[in-house]
Amino acid sequence: MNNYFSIEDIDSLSDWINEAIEIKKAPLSNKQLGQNKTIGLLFFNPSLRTRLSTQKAALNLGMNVLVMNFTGEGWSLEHEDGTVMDQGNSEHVKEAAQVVSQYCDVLAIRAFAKLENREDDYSEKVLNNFMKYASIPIVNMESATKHPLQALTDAITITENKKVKKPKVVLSWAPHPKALPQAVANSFVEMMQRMDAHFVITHPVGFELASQITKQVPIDYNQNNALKDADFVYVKNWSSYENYGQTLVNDLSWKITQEKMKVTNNAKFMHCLPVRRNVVVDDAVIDSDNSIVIEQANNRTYAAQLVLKKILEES
Ligand code: AN0
Ligand code: CP
Repeated sequence: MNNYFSIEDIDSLSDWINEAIEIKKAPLSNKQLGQNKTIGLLFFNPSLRTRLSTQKAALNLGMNVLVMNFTGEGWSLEHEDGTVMDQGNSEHVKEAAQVVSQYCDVLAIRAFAKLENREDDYSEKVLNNFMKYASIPIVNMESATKHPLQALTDAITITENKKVKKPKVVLSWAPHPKALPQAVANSFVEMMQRMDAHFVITHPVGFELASQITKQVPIDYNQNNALKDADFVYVKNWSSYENYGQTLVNDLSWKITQEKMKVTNNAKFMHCLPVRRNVVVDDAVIDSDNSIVIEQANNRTYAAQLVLKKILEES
């Protein structure tokens, strides 16, 4: 594997999940693999989990890690070809990607959706430009429309926690004070279509995700109905795809409460974090024994370590 851009880069999902679970049992067993190799982590947006778990994964493999925040520190990058660069951007991605390729052996990038122009975001310009101009493997740490490290983590976490072969998994939209990208939801939806699960999406009318991603997945506009007999409740806010980047409504009645969890099959509660308590989910649910959000965040390290291991083995 050269790049880990989307979950389509996973050849055999069950093999990957099993290998990640093995890595979790002995995280230091490949400490030689990354010796004298350097990973660069570029952040165009904030992060807690992605930054620290990817760094931890690299250290577990014996790699050196360089981290750079572009929020306030890096030169603002130009992504259009042929521009007269007399405006705000100081450096073209063409030079930046080639220069960084000389310092690093692997490059991981976080660049969120701007939520201004749907075509721009869905063209994945930032990640595609880095893949085009860099000469080293690229890892997606959440791009405009995808969060494949999170989705791999979620697949590992569901596999570890499921009690039946084919669990019922519900992705529920939740309210949020800010408009958020569709990336986490998109990659989770793609991942659930590859897993053995009864998968249902529930959200208010107007929050349909891109149909080229949801395909045949059933959508139930009645949250209570969707939650019935669920084994896993995965909660996330996203802004509208149709009225791109808009919040339209912020219906607080979509918050996950203990009352709502009662109709599930004693479901596990999942969220990628960071989460707004008592807006997205009540304290009583996220603090309950059924909440696996902390364990889920722990698995970020093993998902990242598996991806880096595969890249190192093939380079
Ligand atoms: C981001 C998002 O929704 O894409 C990152 C989630 C991992 N969340 C926020 O900005 C709160
Ligand atoms: N889940 C996730 O990607 O968290 P961070 O934004 O803190 O990295």
